[in-house]
Amino acid sequence: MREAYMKATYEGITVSADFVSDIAAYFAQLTSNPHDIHTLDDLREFTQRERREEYPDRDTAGSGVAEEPAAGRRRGGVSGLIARYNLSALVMPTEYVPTWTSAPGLPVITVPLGVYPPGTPILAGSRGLIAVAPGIPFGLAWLGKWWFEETLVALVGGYERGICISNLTSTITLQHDRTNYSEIVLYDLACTKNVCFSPVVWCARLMLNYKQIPYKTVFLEFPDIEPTLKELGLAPNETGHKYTVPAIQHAPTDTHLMGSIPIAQFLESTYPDRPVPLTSELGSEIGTRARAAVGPVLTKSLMPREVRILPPRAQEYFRRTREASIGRPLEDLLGEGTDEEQRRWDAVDEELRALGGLLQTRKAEGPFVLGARPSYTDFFIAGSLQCARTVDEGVFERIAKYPGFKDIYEACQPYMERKD
Ligand SMILES: N[C@@H](CCC(=O)N[C@@H](CS)C(=O)NCC(=O)O)C(=O)O
Repeated sequence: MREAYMKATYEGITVSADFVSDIAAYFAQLTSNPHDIHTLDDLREFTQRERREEYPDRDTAGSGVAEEPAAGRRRGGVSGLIARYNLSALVMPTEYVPTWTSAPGLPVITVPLGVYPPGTPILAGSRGLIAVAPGIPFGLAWLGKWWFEETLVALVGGYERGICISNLTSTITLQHDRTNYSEIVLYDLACTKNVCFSPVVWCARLMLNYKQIPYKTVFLEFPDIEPTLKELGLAPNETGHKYTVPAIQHAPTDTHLMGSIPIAQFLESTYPDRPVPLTSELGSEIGTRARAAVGPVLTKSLMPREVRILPPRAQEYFRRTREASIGRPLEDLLGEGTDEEQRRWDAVDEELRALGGLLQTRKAEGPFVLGARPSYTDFFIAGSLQCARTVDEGVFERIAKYPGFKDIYEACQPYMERKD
């Protein structure tokens, strides 16, 4: 080890690191200092003016990096870059990293990737040193912020789970293993059918499925939502239930989010491929009218049935909280032996027909609200219908029978195959 170190060309790196803590101490203990150099600034100034130092061919950029801890973030450096662009990490070939991390003391993790295979053409760097040749190892380094080692570990862990590195000593193959790799954890609502049924979680899931983003699901029972999401460090909702699903954890950016709309906005900006228009004039009209007229009727039909597909602890929680909010037993909403439920649906018949018509506005261009491609309004409609269907086929039919609704639901089927 020592022998290898002595032979290696590490002087630059070592000096860079030592500048920070030792350079002044080093100069102070010299018995002879003919050029009167005492600080890093003196040294830089001397190097730039002394012809034999070959400045600017051999420049003093490295000393700027070395100064970073003393000068703080004002001076920029790597930390300035990370802060300016609000990054979680910088990723670069390992060979570049010592210069950028050792002096400022930033955390770094290197993932070995392999060595250049036999037959690789030999390439020399600018000063004649061999940079690329068979057998030279290389890796990928992840460089993070001070005191954010945990973020770095999470990122690298996610990355390592997502790649399969074979035969480290000769060549490498990188491939995404979609079965294990998940950039996102989706927190969903548990039911005894072990599938997604919450309409709002369906909106997030449809975004993920449509955009083909690798994710895994964590199903939470109602009473476990708050403690789990609190533990993740999420701030509570300002209105309504403090902690709700859907929530997501996005490993690459170490982002945690709660709420179907913020999640949709985040996914749309982070994964712009296969774009999903989140707003449109037609979509807002449909959303507003559906929520105002149909929402309450649908909720009243679903709540007393939803409780039946919840696991026992969640049943108790759901009954207690919902009965407290409606002020009567859940089953009363069914109005058994009366036509109460039917009358509620009859009252929105005309509005459902009108909404069905609106859903078909651009039928000539395609099956979705905006024509050929889905928008968020399609996901809202399809997610609500899928929720109804999972809870009770009869309730689903009450809406799906109106022209327009079922077309959207069916057009979204390819993105609803994955339900867990
Ligand atoms: N506006 C929120 C609503 C989310 C919501 O209410 N989710 C329900 C499940 S469908 C929930 O988590 N409730 C928690 C509780 O009842 O304690 C969103 O769109 O995400």
